[in-house]
Amino acid sequence: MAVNQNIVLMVGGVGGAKLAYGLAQLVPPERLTIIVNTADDFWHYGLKICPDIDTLLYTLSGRVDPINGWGITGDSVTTLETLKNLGEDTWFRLGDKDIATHLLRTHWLRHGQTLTQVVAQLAQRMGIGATVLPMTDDSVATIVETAEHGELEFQEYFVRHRWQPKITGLRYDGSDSAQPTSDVVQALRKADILLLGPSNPWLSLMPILALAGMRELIQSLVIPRVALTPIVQGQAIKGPAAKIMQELGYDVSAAAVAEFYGDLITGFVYDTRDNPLNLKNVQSIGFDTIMKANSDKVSLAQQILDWIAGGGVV
Ligand code: FO1
Repeated sequence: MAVNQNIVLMVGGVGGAKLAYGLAQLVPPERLTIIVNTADDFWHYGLKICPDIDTLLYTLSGRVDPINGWGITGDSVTTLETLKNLGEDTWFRLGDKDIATHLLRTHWLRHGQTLTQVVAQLAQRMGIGATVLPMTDDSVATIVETAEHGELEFQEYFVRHRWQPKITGLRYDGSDSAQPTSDVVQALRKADILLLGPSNPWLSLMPILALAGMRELIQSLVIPRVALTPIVQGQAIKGPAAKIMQELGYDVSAAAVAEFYGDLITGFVYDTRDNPLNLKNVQSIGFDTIMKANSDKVSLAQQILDWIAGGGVV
């Protein structure tokens, strides 16, 4: 059945990008918009790095490294090795082909383009039809408060320290005043379905939800608003979601994720490996949410769309 509804998906990194890939195989490009977290972005050697945006662009365009889930498949690291030989601590792995993306993005930003314009051009040049929108053109930065090292910038926490420090708190610097872009607001107002990807709720989706006016805007949308669990059988599908939940005092479960989203959502997808959920005011359903092969991504996207089309969630 042809999808003739406007679908908006909010994502962070690898898991969200996989669902976006599945949706992009089913939904006409003009009907699919993906809003991406930018609070992981940082400057490194004078280059603007946008990890979640690039993970999405590389995934949608078939370039992504399937083992890491980020970076470009088969990329070399000559530049990084040369930096290392020059005495640099090369804790953040930049592939040679990936650097071309950062060079182009930085070049365009320096010439006055907004991040939204830059991402649109990169997506177009990579042959991506769906609309990819950074959540904001303003600056927002996730700051991780840790027991061992005090405050850490996000990539320091995530990559340099391999998300091992114990989290005592999280902040999204700039989010009070940062505005969602007009493209983001317009896409949400025109949406028939809103999906929150199986991304880390605290690291990937909260920075989007914390933007000025975002919660109110989502709550005003009378459409199915469906989140997917990043937690299966008490463990994160990838990354530190389970560890963070535990450190922040939550139960490590799909139910706790659904509760965390609260009245932002009307539907929730848990994994079939877990027991069925009985949530107040939120319809829920179990699907196989672990996406390994491309066919898994398409199948999960299809099941979600069928569930919504069948009236399972309103
Ligand atoms: N993740 C790592 O664990 N180690 C890396 O060295 C690393 C480099 C990297 C370079 C470009 C890029 O777009 C992403 C990269 N990532 C790396 C992934 C990324 O930092 C995180 O997965 C996200 O920020 C969390 O969503």
